[in-house]
Amino acid sequence: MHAFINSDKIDLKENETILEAARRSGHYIPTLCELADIDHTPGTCRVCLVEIRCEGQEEPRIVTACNTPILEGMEILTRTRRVREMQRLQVELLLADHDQECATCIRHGSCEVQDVAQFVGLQHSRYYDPANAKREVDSTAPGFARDMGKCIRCYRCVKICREGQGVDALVMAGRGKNAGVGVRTGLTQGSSECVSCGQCVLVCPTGALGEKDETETVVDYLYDPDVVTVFQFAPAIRVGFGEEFGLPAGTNVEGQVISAIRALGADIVLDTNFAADIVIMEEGTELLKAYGEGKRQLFTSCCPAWINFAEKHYPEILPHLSSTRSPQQCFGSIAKTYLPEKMDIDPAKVRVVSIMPCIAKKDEAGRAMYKKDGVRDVDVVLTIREFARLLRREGIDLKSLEPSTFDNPYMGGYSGAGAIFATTGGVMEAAVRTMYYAVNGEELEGIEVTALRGFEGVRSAVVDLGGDIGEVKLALCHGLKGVRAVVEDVLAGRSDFDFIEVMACPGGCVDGGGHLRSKKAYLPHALKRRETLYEIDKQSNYRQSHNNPMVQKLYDDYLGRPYSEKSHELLHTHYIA
Ligand code: HC0
Ligand code: SF4
Repeated sequence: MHAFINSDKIDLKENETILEAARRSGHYIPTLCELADIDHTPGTCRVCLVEIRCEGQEEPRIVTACNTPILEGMEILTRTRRVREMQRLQVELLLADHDQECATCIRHGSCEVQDVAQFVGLQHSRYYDPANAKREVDSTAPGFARDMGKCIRCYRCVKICREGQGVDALVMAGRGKNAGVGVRTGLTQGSSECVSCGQCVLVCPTGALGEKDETETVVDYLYDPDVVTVFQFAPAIRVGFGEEFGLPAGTNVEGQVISAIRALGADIVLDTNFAADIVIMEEGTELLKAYGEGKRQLFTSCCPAWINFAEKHYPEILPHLSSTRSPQQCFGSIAKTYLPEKMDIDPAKVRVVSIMPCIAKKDEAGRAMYKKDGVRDVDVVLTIREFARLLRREGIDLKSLEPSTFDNPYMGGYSGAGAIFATTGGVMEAAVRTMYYAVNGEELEGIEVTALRGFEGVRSAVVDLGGDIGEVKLALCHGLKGVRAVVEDVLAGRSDFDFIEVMACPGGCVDGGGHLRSKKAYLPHALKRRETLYEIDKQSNYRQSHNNPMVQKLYDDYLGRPYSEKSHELLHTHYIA
């Protein structure tokens, strides 16, 4: 069984389309809507045109390769003049109502439409009418923006939100030239079911979906002599930013990120990993206390898209959420109290800037409970994409920078436990290491709790914490789809889990919705990034949060002990249904 693509003989596989066979055999056919990683072939862009001739057929026919099966004896031509002209016309029509302010687009230089326009040789867009390209821009969500003038109606976002995340906020909306993506009638993006997880952004081929750009605020801070800028970057940044340098996925670029932030002119460069260690001290204590009081089924609360999901979809579950703030927010409050005291800085001058692989962290930082006298603990959050943009704005070439290290004696050090927060199961593993010590006064043997590692959307494990606590049943959820059943079981009294970790993005923060985008692929780097996190843990001088000397100093000098009154004021919160 075989067919021919551009005269190459191809052995056929069952139920393959022309596009799949062409890819398998190295023949490029442009597409804009199809995305194999999420099993999405809507056939809406009409760009994957090819000529085919079947046995017994005189004239070749033009078909779309993505949804035409490849058949025995079929001859397929992908680069005839007719094909090239028709593909070019198709892209030209697609651009007729596509906002063409490419120079100012967040996707400039990494846009799939630009790539395909180049491939088909389009040099001028005859039918472009700016009036038609003026479609809805919805910026009602705190950190997320949807610009329909740039939508090409591929509907990848609808698919990932509905079937990947199980949130179902986005719908196919409008008719005729107003057809595109929207939210349900009467809602805005902000009031819709959307939880700002950003997974739709990772599959969008254009600049239609993204974060609200806040690089301008950061530039203001950097050039204001009265401001002391304190930067933090999340555990996942160091394993997800190497691609910006052209390095292999998963390369640890912590040192280059520190140098780049310093090159921007930051006053103090610190690490969210340090705050992850504080979270473990607080959350571990909170959990053990809860168990002691016979309370079970606590959920982690450090993922802000999960908090959004709980508030919007299951407000009754909020009393089950840990009161410990996320590392980002613990960092913010410590950086505006303890750090200025130690360094003799006026706290009113401090501006905290976070670099996160996440859009929902913008929502989190803006919450009323994380403000004191109207001043935010974390002043601005940049996604890793904005960080890349900021470096370009400031003319900083990452490749030319030598790596450097943290040099702050108060908040720059972290344990291996803090480092693994960014992968699914990491928060739980870090918590288990410290809770075991708190219960038994000795370290857990077999520190890598492999039972908690894995990739299934919902996993469970039983861990013996020893002492009065004994065995606890833990659940690890990543990606929101599987979370619904876990939450519903808890609410219905059917669950026997003691502690449940939820990360809204599949894989955890290593594949957060604020990461660099990969063209024509969904989450291609998860495993590599995760392996590097585990390697960082292995190489760490100390691997438990309670052994981090800077955390010990913070408690000795300032907080007293975990779960103290001061800790409550600075490191805990509560969610209101
Ligand atoms: Fe995460 Fe976090 S691990 S949410 O995924 O807990 O964004 O990387 O910064 O805050 O530490 C994101 C990543 C963080 C926080 C940490 C947690
Ligand atoms: Fe859906 Fe997440 Fe995109 Fe919101 S950000 S529309 S929840 S995929």
